[in-house]
Amino acid sequence: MSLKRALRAAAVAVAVLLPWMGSPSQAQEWRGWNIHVPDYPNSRGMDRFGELVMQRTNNRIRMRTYHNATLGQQDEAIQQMRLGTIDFANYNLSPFNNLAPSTNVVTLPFIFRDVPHLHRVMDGPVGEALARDLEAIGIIALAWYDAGARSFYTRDRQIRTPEDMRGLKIRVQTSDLWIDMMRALGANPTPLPFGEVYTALQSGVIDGAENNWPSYESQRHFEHARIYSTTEHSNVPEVLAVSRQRWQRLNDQERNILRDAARESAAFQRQLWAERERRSREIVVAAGVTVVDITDRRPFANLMESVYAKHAGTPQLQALVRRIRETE
Ligand code: GTR
Repeated sequence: MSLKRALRAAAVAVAVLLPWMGSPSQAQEWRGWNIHVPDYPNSRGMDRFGELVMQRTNNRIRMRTYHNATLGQQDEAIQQMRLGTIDFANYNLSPFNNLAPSTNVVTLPFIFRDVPHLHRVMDGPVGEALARDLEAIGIIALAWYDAGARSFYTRDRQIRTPEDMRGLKIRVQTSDLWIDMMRALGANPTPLPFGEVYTALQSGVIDGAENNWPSYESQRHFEHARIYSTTEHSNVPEVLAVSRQRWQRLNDQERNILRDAARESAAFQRQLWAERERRSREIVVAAGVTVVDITDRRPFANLMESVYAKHAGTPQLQALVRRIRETE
């Protein structure tokens, strides 16, 4: 090969490889996926994360969050992060149930006693086990966000006992655990992406769905599902994550910056969350929603044994369930 040709080949190789090598001093643009409206606590948490990272890396890592699921629905966005086309995101843990076994444990119905209990669990060894499972599928968990308690909301029927759920078509996230949970309650589970729930409620394709107060309010589901029954059956938390592909190309200093920024953004999100839960409830009540307050949740919880056995039945998952129960 002539010297000229060899030099040209080397130049092409460098041009092709450079973006992949991503030397730390090189400016990078990161795309962040988010499902929620811009003023949602999680959205503001992600914006804060991005600002802190940009400041502390002197704009070497520039982060932009795309709100309102403009980069796709949640299941697609998880795949995109695994492929490296989405760089950071806030995901609920339920869509990981079929991919990362330990996420089933924190999705289980009635597993957390209250919010302080959930925080202690997520910030301890159970959170670390979850992070290891997520890393194995290409997702680096940096911090845990709150998502409150999920309850049922329906077009026509008030839910006070499991008998009231019989035959109801209820939208769930894509997760076998959720499907079995609905069946155990006598309902008819219908998996649908979040972005399709509003129209499905409006047209009557489904009789109801389940979510926390802020999602019920901010997605305007309350306009067509006018009854909210406080079953509080799951407290599945959320993760602030970055793609393993990006993470592997960062140096230690950059990783520390990201970890600290994520922790600070989670503290901020948790604080906003508590306020937003109260405000969302007030908004929907003022809009005429009927709230059915359930005080005795035992009849619902008593039907969940088969769900625990099937989705947290391995020795590893049983050990995590025990750990959660033993956490003060
Ligand atoms: C919300 C959660 C979203 C999404 C949604 C859903 O509470 O924040 O990430 O999981 O529920 O039900 O699809």
